[in-house]
Amino acid sequence: MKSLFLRGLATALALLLSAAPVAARSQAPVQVDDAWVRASVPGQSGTGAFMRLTARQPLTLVGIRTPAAGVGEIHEMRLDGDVMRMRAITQMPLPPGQAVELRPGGHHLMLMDLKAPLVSGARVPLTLVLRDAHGAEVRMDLQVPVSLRAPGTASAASAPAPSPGHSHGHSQHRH
Ligand SMILES: [Cu+2]
Repeated sequence: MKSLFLRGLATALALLLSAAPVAARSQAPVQVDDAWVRASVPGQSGTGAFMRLTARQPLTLVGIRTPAAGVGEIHEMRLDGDVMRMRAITQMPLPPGQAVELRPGGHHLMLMDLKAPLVSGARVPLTLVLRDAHGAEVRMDLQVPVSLRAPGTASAASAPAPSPGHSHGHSQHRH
């Protein structure tokens, strides 16, 4: 009797638990838009990855992993005197429902110790390592396209010519 009841309970629990990941998968914890990695040339050791992140729950970005680079870091830009410098930070809060931009000249993801040149048109596997409000780790696997410039700024195929000069004013910051 008792074991039957327990078995029934276990089955019910298993059903509940197996349903949960399906629900989670249908809606990723973070919406990722316009992700791209800047193409690199042979001999170049590092490059940047950029995207717009909108968390659906309180999350903190605490790191990145990619097989394309020996080291992946979260970088911020800081004005040091009158020179913009980048430096690694250990976490970047993602308030729910608020788009957080990772872009050239601002916060960005840094891929260092590149294993091979990243060619425009290729895709780089990149895993976002996040923590939720309870401190539990959440990982999101992305396939990020390699490009010479941000998506939407000028599609290489349809644009008549590359726009002369970038208007960001961060041209001194190179990856
Ligand atoms: Cu950087």
